[in-house]
Amino acid sequence: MTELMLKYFRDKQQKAQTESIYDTQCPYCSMQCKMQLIEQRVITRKKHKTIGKDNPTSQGRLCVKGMNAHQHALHHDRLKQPLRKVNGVFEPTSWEQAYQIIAEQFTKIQQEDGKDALSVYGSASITNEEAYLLGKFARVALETKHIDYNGRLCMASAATAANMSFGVDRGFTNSLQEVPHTRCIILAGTNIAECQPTIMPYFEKAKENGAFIIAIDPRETSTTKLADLHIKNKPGTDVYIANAVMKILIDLDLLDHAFIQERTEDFDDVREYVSTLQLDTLAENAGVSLDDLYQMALVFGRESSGMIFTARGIEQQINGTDTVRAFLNLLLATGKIGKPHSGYGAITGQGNGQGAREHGQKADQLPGYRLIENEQDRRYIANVWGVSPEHLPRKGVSAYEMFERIIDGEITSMFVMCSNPVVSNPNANLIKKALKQLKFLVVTDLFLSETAKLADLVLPATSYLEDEGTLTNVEGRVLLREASYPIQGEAKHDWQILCELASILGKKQYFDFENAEAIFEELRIASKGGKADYSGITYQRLRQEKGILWPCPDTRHNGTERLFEESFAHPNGKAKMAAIPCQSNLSKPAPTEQYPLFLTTGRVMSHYLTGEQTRKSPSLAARDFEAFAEIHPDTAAKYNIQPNSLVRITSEQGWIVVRSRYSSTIRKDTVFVPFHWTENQNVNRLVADQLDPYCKMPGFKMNVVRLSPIDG
Ligand SMILES: Nc1nc2c(c(=O)[nH]1)N[C@H]1C(S)=C(S)[C@@H](COP(=O)(O)OP(=O)(O)OC[C@H]3O[C@@H](n4cnc5c(=O)[nH]c(N)nc54)[C@H](O)[C@@H]3O)O[C@H]1N2
Ligand SMILES: Nc1nc2c(c(=O)[nH]1)N[C@H]1C(S)=C(S)[C@@H](COP(=O)(O)OP(=O)(O)OC[C@H]3O[C@@H](n4cnc5c(=O)[nH]c(N)nc54)[C@H](O)[C@@H]3O)O[C@H]1N2
Ligand code: SF4
Ligand SMILES: [Mo]
Repeated sequence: MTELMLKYFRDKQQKAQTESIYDTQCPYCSMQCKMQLIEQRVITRKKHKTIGKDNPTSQGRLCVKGMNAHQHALHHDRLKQPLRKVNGVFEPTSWEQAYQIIAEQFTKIQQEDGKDALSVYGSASITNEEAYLLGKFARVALETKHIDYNGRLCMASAATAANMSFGVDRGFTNSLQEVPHTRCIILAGTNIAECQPTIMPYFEKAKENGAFIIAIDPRETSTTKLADLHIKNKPGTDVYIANAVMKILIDLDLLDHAFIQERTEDFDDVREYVSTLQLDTLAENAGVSLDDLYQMALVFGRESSGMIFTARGIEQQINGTDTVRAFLNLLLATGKIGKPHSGYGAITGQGNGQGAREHGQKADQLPGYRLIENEQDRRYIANVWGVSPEHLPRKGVSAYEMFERIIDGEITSMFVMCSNPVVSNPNANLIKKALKQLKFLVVTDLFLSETAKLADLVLPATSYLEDEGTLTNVEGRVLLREASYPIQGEAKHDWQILCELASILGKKQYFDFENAEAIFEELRIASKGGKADYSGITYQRLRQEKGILWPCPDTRHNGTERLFEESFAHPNGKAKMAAIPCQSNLSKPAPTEQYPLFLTTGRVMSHYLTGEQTRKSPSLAARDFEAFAEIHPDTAAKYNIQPNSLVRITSEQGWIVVRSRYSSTIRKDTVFVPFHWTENQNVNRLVADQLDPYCKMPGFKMNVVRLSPIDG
């Protein structure tokens, strides 16, 4: 060995000796990429980097957000002590005192205003164990019916549609391994390239293998660039497209009659309804060409296999449930589900967007996808929890509706865990007003978020680096996030906060858990026999098998890769089709002289949701440091908006000021603003408060606005 080589190995060994490696998963999207934080001690300083780790879903890949996630988790702004507001100013307090204040306030408020005056607002960025425990905390420790969570703003319409059509909702009916082999892919309102970047190789591989890809989006994005056909529709008109394609499939007889006959019901209703529709009117309403719709129908109908993926573009609409169902009708009519390389995917959003919607955080739900209004389900869960079924509250209202109840005076206190509703809910001005009106607001967060700033008490929580637990990824694969980084300051795990608080509230016997695994053991029993059955999953299996797809009803069961091979989850085993009206009962916003343009909202690659985390990361903030409005140059000229200038956007709900960004590829009648910024840049100040009647999803993706330049 030469001297130089010896030196190289010596240096490498020395470096390794000063390194600590921590396994974890990315805190952001539903890909839940496995990763490692490498901490290197250099004299007295610590240097960090995050690298990907192999696993069946993300296969070792990371995107720019994952690579930089440690920058927010290790940021000096992390909350390290409970904070209490005294005369409008936060001051540090002890956990004992914080718990004491909460117990006093909650008791007083329930005595004065009734049990349901307390409300709980949860999240799909917490673990399954925490989501499960939060539902139990609301019902057993607080005995309130009011609990809902941020997933209501996210996947509620896709979940409701899948339940209605298939009888169960698991975001993806197949595993990602099948995507490269499908022949035709429809991407309806999803921007996977920016929102689930590490999923892309599955789709790129499909394309290499000859799949035809159709994207439906009012904008050109990195995702639509992958497509062979980009249908650039008007926001909120996807139901016209799905119904038009159905009509063409029927007219040209590109149907799977045997599948329709044996595996579905109510196709005749669909046939009858679409026969009343005119193709050219549908195309005109959607603002697209009839040729494109024919091409979509011909390719999808003729190919031997196909998959449809939807995301928030078509789901976050006041007819989101209907719109998704119209797309599911296409899969069912062509028999492209329940068989190899064919299926449906509602691309899951948050890290635990799937698991957190299964175990009881929803207003109408109990663990394992059980229903709080179903007597048998109530008895089962009451028995697991050791309470009497009569003591379980009934169903409450959805996320946004809770804020309306605050304004009405029915709810007077809220406990928020891991969410920033002031920035993420529609009609943001009302949300702020509602939270200010509360008698008592508690927030658990990593940072002093916009919402936490309004709280009376803020509790510091641990992050993805420190908090172990399970999360269920985009495929429906349950993963164990091992997280062992030293806890910062006095922060506590969210589950730990719930257990300790329940204990102060006199409910210790129901919340006596030593660690996340002990909670999971109870969740296994609570989910047993439910639609989302986790009872066969254990931490030990998750460590060995690197994730298991639910349902997994016993410990010898391998998990379920593909759903609906033999039957759907409705009692008669059939999928339910339905005639989906183009016009919903609610009147959608339509451009007027005063508000002539469509506004649609969404995301950029480098930021995550309300931006509370990614804006703390210098590498990510540098990519996009302020909100912007994507505007077509012709539209900008019409309203006298210069490029890169400040523009005021006004809707009936309010106004914001953001920077203009010209885009010659967006529709001329549409502007796009991402929602990762706060205050005067918070686009949710513009979003109206109408909700989808089935699932209470707000219409984030279609509003009407006007633009005006800011002088000077
Ligand atoms: N970088 C990044 N990644 C994320 C997130 C993030 O904040 N940042 N958030 C995560 C979460 S929680 C979620 S829910 C997912 C969201 O993932 P996506 O739903 O893919 O993201 P969005 O940008 O909200 O919307 C997707 C696309 O819908 C289009 N669109 C808007 N209106 C319409 C319409 O009326 N019809 C159609 N067909 N398309 C429309 C938009 O132009 C946009 O390109 O991403 C997850 N991943
Ligand atoms: N206009 C518009 N609005 C939208 C959308 C849209 O497309 N357009 N999309 C909607 C969608 S899909 C979603 S999912 C929602 C998301 O909306 P929110 O849930 O409000 O968004 P986040 O930014 O994830 O908020 C999470 C908060 O919890 C904190 N946090 C992070 N990790 C932890 C933890 O482990 N424990 C605790 N206690 N706190 C933690 C973060 O610092 C942050 O303040 O927004 C919705 N709002
Ligand atoms: S943001 Fe999503 S794709 Fe990117 S590293 Fe994190 S989990 Fe993976
Ligand atoms: Mo989401």
